[in-house]
Amino acid sequence: MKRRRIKRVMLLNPPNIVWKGKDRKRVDLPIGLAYLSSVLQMEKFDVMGIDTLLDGFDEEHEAQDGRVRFGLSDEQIKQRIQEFRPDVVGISSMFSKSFTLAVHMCRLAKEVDPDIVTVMGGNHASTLPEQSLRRSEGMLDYVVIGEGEFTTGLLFRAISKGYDLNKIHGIAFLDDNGNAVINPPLEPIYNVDILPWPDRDMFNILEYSRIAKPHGDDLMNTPYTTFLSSRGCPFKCNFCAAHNVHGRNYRPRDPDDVLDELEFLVEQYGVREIHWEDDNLTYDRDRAMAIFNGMIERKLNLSWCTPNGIAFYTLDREMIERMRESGCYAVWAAVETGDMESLKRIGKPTTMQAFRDFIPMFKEQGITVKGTFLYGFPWETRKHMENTFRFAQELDLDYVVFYIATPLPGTELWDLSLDKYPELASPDFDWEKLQFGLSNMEVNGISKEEIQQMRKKYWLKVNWNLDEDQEAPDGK
Ligand code: B12
Ligand code: SF4
Repeated sequence: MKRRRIKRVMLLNPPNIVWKGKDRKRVDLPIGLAYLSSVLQMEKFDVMGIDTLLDGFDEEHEAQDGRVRFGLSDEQIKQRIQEFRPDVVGISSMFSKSFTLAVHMCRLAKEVDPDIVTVMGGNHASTLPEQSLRRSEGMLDYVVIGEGEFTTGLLFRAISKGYDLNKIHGIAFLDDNGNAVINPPLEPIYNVDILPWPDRDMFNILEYSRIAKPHGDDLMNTPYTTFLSSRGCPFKCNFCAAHNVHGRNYRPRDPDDVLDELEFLVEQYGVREIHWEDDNLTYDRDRAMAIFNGMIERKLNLSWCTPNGIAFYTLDREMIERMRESGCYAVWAAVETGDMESLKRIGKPTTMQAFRDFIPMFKEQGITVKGTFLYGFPWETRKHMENTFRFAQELDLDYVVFYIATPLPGTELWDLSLDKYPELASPDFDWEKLQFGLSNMEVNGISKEEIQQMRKKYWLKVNWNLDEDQEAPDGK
């Protein structure tokens, strides 16, 4: 591998492709890149962060099949690269569906200057490092596997000094003979309190509130920002890919550090609302209560919601009351399924009763409760799916979203889906298909088209009691 001095690092959140008129465009601060930015700056790299989605939110460029790409254009991205003249461009490849665009970002960097080193991290690249390298056809130089905070600076110093890259844990690359080198991963960051707070300045924190298109669609007060009080989730739901980066250890932050960061956000930026993106905010009851109590005691006066869902099986009345008192106004319930067999098979440690019990308690407190459901698992028959739609109807949710079970790489669902969806294993599989709104496989005699159609049918029916040929209310 060529030695190259690395000083200037550009971190880039790639654009996105959506179906015009069907998909919602969203943008939130890329908190993983913001953490990287903090650490790399502490390590004395010159860092520039670009969220192409934020900076080009209103720009739409035609993509194929009625889809549009939004975010900065190729020319604008190249211009930003030219202006900053980075030694490295680091790209987030968080979602499988955006992998192709992430590779395209590497290509743009190499077009500006073939000597720019390209690095990718994030859930998709971490899960499939070799395939990511090979499919980039020389555009991607390195993959950082797992959490990037400690590996990335090590990699950059090793490239600068010509050290043996085989010794750097948590990276992957193709050697001079084209062989894949996948080094063992670095241990997860067990003590997440040693991390600096994410660099929200780098990603222009206040701009996200101006655009106001957050994950989960709830927004009561601005400025708002996304927040992580923990990493990892100990459970093994068979459709979930979070562990590919964050492992299965629950790694909570100290409540005092969480509260200090919240206070800083209030004082520094006038933040008035928090969107928790934790995988399991309330897993440790005492810790969660300490955070909620602290928010009250410190009079932070924040409103908050949980776009990434909340684990209902961890709740109780006292906690829900404390949530409200500390500013909670909306939660998403990850109900997943209304079928007992499916619940068992997905491995989520919840009960259907927990939703029956706690949804009314949230509503008593004036908290909005929305629910997400998954159907179309490879073992499911019409009966399983109907149970799910019925359960969605039974629960008194304020809004319901149905997702189609999607085999993400590195999940058990992926393995279970291979015989129904062999295309998944193809080396040139179109990753863009892996999104929760798209039906990809026929399941036990139910065609892809019908599975797709059910989504619209029950979305209209459960939310507004409308028929399939009717239109959802404006803006939905
Ligand atoms: C927030 C979030 C979103 C937000 C993202 C907005 C934002 N800017 O934050 C939104 C709402 C847009 C979103 C949407 C979707 N999401 Co989402 N999302 C998440 C969630 C809950 C948190 C991400 C996060 O902030 N993690 C915390 C940070 C610290 O970790 P991180 O991002 O992984 O970053 C670290 C490393 O990956 C690495 N790293 C990351 N980038 C880079 C870049 C470089 C250069 C380097 C060196 C390292 C590096 O270092 C970082 C620090 O340690 C994750 C679950 C999870 N636990 O990660 C799912 C997750 C990423 N989402 C997922 C999916 C599937 C989706 C959707 C495709 C679902 C759908 N509706 O179809 C959509 C697609 C969006 C789209 N582009 O169209 C999957 C991805 C799996 C996959 N292979 O695709 C996840 C893992 C959920 C899951 N439980 O399975 N999501
Ligand atoms: S509880 Fe949530 S984050 Fe944890 S494994 Fe299940 S789906 Fe993933």
